[in-house]
Amino acid sequence: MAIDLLSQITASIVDGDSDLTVASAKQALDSGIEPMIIIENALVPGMRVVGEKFSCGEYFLPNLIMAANSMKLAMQLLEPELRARQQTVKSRGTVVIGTVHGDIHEIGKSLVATMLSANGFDVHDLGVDVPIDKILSAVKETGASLVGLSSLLTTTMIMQKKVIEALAGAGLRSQVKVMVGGAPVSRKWAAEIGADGYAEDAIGAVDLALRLAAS
Ligand code: HCB
Repeated sequence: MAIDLLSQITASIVDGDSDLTVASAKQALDSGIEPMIIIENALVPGMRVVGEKFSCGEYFLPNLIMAANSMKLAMQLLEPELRARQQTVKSRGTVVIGTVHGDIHEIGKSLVATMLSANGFDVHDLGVDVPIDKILSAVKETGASLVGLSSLLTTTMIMQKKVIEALAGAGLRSQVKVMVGGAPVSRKWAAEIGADGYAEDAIGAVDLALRLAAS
């Protein structure tokens, strides 16, 4: 039953049927499935399939947009549930997070921001297509100890390196740990650009942030 429901959510994402995505996500929640299971085991796999279909020319931009819209609407339902399940009292630190300049992919970055916030971090989400200067200003203004950089395009990954260089140039690098993520990003890339860590998904990002905050 749970597996059928999760498969139905995945299929609805692939079809870009937002009404069915939201209705099935609600049904899954009501039947006791944890929100993070719905996200990681149904919504994210659906987005992966959509990406593959786009890569091989079976899907086009409107398909990506419809799938993204379905996922966003489902996230509006699931985010409050995620927060409600992980209430922490003491702040674990301040995080500035954003999708790098030139890149408008939002969903993964927002999911990481939600999970960090649900796990006690004070999160300043700068949004998407964020210029380097805006990240530097936010780090100065908030006194953040952690910066999260998302990049979904091979062409914008280089901006993660540029942000790290700019933090160093502004004398802020020793104040902050930098974690990077996004579909084309890897542990190897993180090491190459001098980031402090790489996370594959939102749960990994929380683990990494907790480790970096403690180090
Ligand atoms: Co977009 N797009 N897209 N897209 N898109 C990708 C990313 C491709 C891989 C699809 C493909 O070709 N297979 C591809 C990139 C190829 C490449 O460079 N390697 C691509 C392309 C080419 C493009 C355009 C250039 C298409 C065009 O215009 N011709 C264009 C780029 C515009 C721009 O940014 N300048 C474009 C546009 C779009 C939208 C707008 C239609 C839409 C985004 C809508 C939105 O976000 N509001 C979109 C979407 C939805 C995708 C796919 C299908 C899904 C992305 C997604 O939301 N995944 C994606 C295919 C794919 O990624 N496989 C495709 C789900 C989330 C939950 O996963 O990986 O984003 P995530 O985040 C994870 C993880 O990476 C990690 O945790 C997150 C949560 O688990 N993480 C972090 C992420 N950031 C982190 C930061 C940290 O510090 C730590 C961990």
